[in-house]
Amino acid sequence: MPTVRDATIALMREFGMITIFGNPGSTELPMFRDFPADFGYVMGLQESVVIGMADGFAQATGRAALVNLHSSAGVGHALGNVFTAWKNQTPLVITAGQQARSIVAYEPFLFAERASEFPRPFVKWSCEPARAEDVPAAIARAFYVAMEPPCGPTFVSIPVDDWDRPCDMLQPRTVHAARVPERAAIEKCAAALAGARSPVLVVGAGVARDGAWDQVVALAERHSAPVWVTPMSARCSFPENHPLFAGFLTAGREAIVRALNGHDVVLALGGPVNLYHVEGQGPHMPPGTELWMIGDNHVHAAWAPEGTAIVAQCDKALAMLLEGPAPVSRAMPPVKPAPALLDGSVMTDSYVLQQVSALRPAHSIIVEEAPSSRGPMHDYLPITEPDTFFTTASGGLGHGLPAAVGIAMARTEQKVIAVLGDGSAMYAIQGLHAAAQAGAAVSFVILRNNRYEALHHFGQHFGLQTLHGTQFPELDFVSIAKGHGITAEQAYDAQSLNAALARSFSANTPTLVEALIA
Ligand SMILES: Cc1ncc(C[n+]2csc(CCOP(=O)(O)OP(=O)(O)O)c2C)c(N)n1
Ligand SMILES: [Mg+2]
Repeated sequence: MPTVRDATIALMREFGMITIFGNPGSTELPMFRDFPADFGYVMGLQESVVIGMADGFAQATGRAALVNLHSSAGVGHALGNVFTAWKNQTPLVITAGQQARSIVAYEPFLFAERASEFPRPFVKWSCEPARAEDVPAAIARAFYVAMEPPCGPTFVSIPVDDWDRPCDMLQPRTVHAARVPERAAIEKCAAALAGARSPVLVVGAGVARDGAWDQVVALAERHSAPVWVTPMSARCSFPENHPLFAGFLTAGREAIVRALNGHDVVLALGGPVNLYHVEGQGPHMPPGTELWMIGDNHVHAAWAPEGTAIVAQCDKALAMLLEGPAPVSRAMPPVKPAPALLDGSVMTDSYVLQQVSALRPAHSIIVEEAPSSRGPMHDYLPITEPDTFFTTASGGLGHGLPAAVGIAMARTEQKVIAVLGDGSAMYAIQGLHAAAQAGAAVSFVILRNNRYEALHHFGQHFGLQTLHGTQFPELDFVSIAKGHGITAEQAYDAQSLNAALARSFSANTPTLVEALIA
């Protein structure tokens, strides 16, 4: 008779989840008895690294990734990046070990109390099966739920003695879960767009997730509509060198109203347009402006302060919108001037980013987690190709470094460049070891300014004069990288930077460049 392990492994194979991201402990080990030859195991030396890598891998493959964590403590370490995966809408099936059913009454060592509640509310579904033989069905449900738009992580807690119990095999099912828009609603939206005097598009990560880059370009061109990016978008959904590209909305109420002022129709696709980081006053949209929102996330549709929402995947909605009535003829909006070229006489973050842009290989992928350099990045490192930009949607740091490793594992034909703040890099620095072990040829570019610069900026917003304990000049990333098995060099001026970037970008092993920022 097959065991729970036989049935579960067979299902995972059917679902294409044959790479397991994990950090093991005693409560998980029986899962790995007779580890199947066609599966891979990627270890992270800390659980936030495990989730970050799985998140990057799942986003890059478009399929749920399987994670295995140690009971309570491992899940606890993982939670920060589970929160980010939730906001990224990344499908993950997260499993965690639990103590044996026969001893849970005695609150044993490593017992996970209320295991299925612990990762909530950052998982879409969570359970500890009532019986051992229910484990495969729980894994199947976790997969279907994770993959159903809006995608996201799910969680299954598995007692250690379940794996060897007898169990019937479970056949995978087909679940069609597409979010298709209601045609009548799209027709109204299309009519509003066609009749607008001055329409504007706002694109969020959902456009990239749904693979709708070409469609949104076509819609913008059809309507001569400028295109903004939703606040804090975690993906790039429109070419940032396109003449219709208008810029990045700030996560503040007044700033959003100012940017969209003068447009009579706003169409937001694939992400919340009214996402705030600070308090604000006044209206959420310019007075008299008609707002339409399309995206797969029904929760965004529900909390939006204004506008008409259509819950649907962007590619499906855009296909219908592109069949809509022809627009009135409109003048093209003015083109944004390009930023001045920097000569590198001062090593600013802008200069480093400009050189990353100049030297990066064709079709390379940028993973960003460098908070105070996000603005300079928008100016000096424009993203111009689909599916080549990733960052955290949650604002939680510690995602970028391991996510870059996971993306590189999935996209072996493309160079992955992780642009990281020195503070950000330290949240999940053990990801360097996973890159070395997997031979993932990521270029880690560390912007070393020896501090949490973004918090100094932000402190001013709250009227702080000084910010204690937020400097770390001791951190030496060349040594840290070498200690994790990665080749590294320091760049301290224009010449050393260009040489280091060129070496890093052409390497077929992981490398790190520590750029000293003035
Ligand atoms: C998990 C987590 N902890 C703390 C913060 C708050 N935070 C926002 S920006 C920032 C500073 C990041 O420093 P660094 O990566 O060096 O970038 P810099 O600000 O210097 O550009 C911090 C700590 C956060 N966003 N996420
Ligand atoms: Mg810093």
